[in-house]
Amino acid sequence: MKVLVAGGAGFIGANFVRYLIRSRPDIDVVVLDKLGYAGNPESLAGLDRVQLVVGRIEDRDVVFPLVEQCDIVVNFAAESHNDRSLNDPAPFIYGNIVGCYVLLEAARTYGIRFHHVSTDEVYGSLTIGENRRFQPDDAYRPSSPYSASKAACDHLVRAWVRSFGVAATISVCSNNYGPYQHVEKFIPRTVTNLIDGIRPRVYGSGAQVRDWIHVQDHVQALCEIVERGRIGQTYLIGVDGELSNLQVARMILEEFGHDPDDIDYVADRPGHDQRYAIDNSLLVSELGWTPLYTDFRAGLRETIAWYRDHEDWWRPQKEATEAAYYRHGH
Ligand code: NAD
Ligand code: TDX
Repeated sequence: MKVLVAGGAGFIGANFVRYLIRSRPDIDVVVLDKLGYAGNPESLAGLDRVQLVVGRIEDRDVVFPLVEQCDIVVNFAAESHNDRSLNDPAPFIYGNIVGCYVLLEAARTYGIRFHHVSTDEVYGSLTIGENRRFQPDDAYRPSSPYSASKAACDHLVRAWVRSFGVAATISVCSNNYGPYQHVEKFIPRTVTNLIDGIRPRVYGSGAQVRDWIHVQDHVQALCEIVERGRIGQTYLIGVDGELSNLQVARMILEEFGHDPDDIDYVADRPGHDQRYAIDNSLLVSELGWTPLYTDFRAGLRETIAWYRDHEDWWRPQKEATEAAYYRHGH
């Protein structure tokens, strides 16, 4: 069996490819990735049965022949950072949305199974302190150009299932952490800043809540959904990992043996979503999924150790990433 993994040189895509190669000797993987700033072939280093094709999902001439040769397409490819989408929305619109459309058209043409990796941000912001969590059929209320582009993709997938009978599923996951995440994202940024002797930067008050899941649990859930999920269904993936940004920054400081209040508060993100929270009951009841990383502090400790041990992987991105943050007041 051959799986086309779009965006497989990014954080979650590379962890998915690593998991597939480790656990499924019957599977060959083709990665299609534009190798933008977040795509790193080093994240796939040392893997057998993986072919990397450098190209864009919005390029029909690249996508159609690749999809024709594969049995399943899993789409991770997207510009993925909210802050970047606020500074320049264009690649989010032309890459994420048009690219998803081209992949769907290829899947429709060749009758290929399609899975689309989405985000809880499509549902917008919950209120801090309320009990409610996101449900699969909640209305879409995206806040940023990034989350609006992801919502648009989900609408396309649902329309292609209903109108054209494409065999597709969608997964909506909460904030991921773990190895191979780009140093622009909150946890790796904070960890690598501390390695460099820089205090954590927390946006606004730091009260915003994210529902953290280890990337390993995300990719295992994806395999279950791709293999056994119901066509047309949206599955929510999360592990009850709600924490405020301030709590996460303090835990990281503690792991480094620093004062947990050793934090710089910087300008808030415009339109900042206050809280995300996933109700995973459908995934658990229907597919029997169980997460491995239920202890966030243990997963965080392992992740910090990974960044300490893999400076050669993240160091080349660090200076330019921090320079961009400083230019935008973060
Ligand atoms: P990432 O930015 O680390 O990786 C994205 C990868 O896609 C990169 O390798 C990039 O080069 C590639 N890419 C981007 N646009 C492309 C295009 N037009 N054509 C070909 N390749 C392209 O992102 P990530 O954190 O690994 O996220 C992967 C997917 O999961 C995204 O769709 C994101 O929306 C979704 N997601 C992420 C999280 C999270 O916490 N990181 C949570 C839920 C969902
Ligand atoms: O230095 C920082 N300080 C800070 O307080 C950074 C980089 C972020 N933050 C805050 C903003 C968010 O509330 O931390 C939280 C997490 O920020 P990000 O890592 O940028 O993630 P977020 O915006 O929540 O989106 C992430 O999860 C959902 C991924 O980037 C998306 O791709 C995914 O869809």
